[in-house]
Amino acid sequence: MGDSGVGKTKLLERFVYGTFVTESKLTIGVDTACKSVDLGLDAETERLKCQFWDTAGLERFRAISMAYYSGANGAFLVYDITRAATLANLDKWITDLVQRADKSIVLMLVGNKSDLEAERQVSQQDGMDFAEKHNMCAFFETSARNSTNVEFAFQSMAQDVYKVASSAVSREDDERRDREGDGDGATEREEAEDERPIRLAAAIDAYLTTSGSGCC
Ligand SMILES: Nc1nc2c(ncn2[C@@H]2O[C@H](COP(=O)(O)OP(=O)(O)O)[C@@H](O)[C@H]2O)c(=O)[nH]1
Ligand SMILES: [Mg+2]
Repeated sequence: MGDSGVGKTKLLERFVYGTFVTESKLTIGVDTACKSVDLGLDAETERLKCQFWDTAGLERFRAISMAYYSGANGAFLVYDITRAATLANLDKWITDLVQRADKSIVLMLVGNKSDLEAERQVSQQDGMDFAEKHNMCAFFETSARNSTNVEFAFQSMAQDVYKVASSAVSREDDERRDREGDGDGATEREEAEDERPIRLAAAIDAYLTTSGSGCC
C-alpha cells in the first residue's frame, strides 16, 4: 500500500512477471497476482504460494483497499524516494491498517525508485528512522525499473510471514500440550517468541505514542 504513483504495481509486475513497462495504468480497486516464493529455508518447506493484492493509492478507492487488510498476512508500505510527501503520507495507511489488519501482520517499508538517485528527496536514514519508529520488520530501497532488491524484498516478506504462521501453529501445539499436562510448552513458546519478527502490535503502540493518542 502507499500513495498513487509510488510504483506498487510496477514492483509486483517486476516480481511476478519479471517485466517493467514504463507506461502506467491506474489501479482501480484491487488487482491480484499469485506466485510461489522460494523461502530458502529447508527442503520440506521450500516454496510458499503467495497471493498478492495490489491496492489503489487514490483516496477515492481507500474504502475498497481497506476491505482487504483484515485477511492479509503481510503488507509492504511503499513510498517514492523522489517524493518526500509519499513517506509522510504512510502514516495515513498505517492508521487504516491499525483499524482493520490482524495484529500478526508483517509490515515492511519499501522506498522505491532507487534508480532515480539524482532526484532523491528522502535519505536512506529517513527511511530507516521511519521503519524503526513504527517498529517494522524491515526496510528496503528498491527499483522496479532495474530490479534492485525486488526479489529480496518479496522473499524476505514470504520468509517472515511463514515464520509468524509457524510460530502461531507451535504456540497452539504448546498450549494444547500444556492443557494436557504433557511437556514444557511454555518454555518452548518463550523461546519461539524471541525469534518472531516485530509485528503490528508493536507498530500500533509506536503509532499511538507518536500521534499522541496513546497517552492518558
Ligand atoms: N524510475 C522509476 N520509475 C518507476 C519505478 N517504479 C515505478 N515507476 C514509474 O512510476 C509510475 C507509477 O508506477 P505504478 O506502479 O503505476 O504506481 P502505483 O500507483 O503505486 O501502482 C510509472 O510511470 C512507472 O513507470 C522505479 O523503480 N523507477
Ligand atoms: Mg497501481
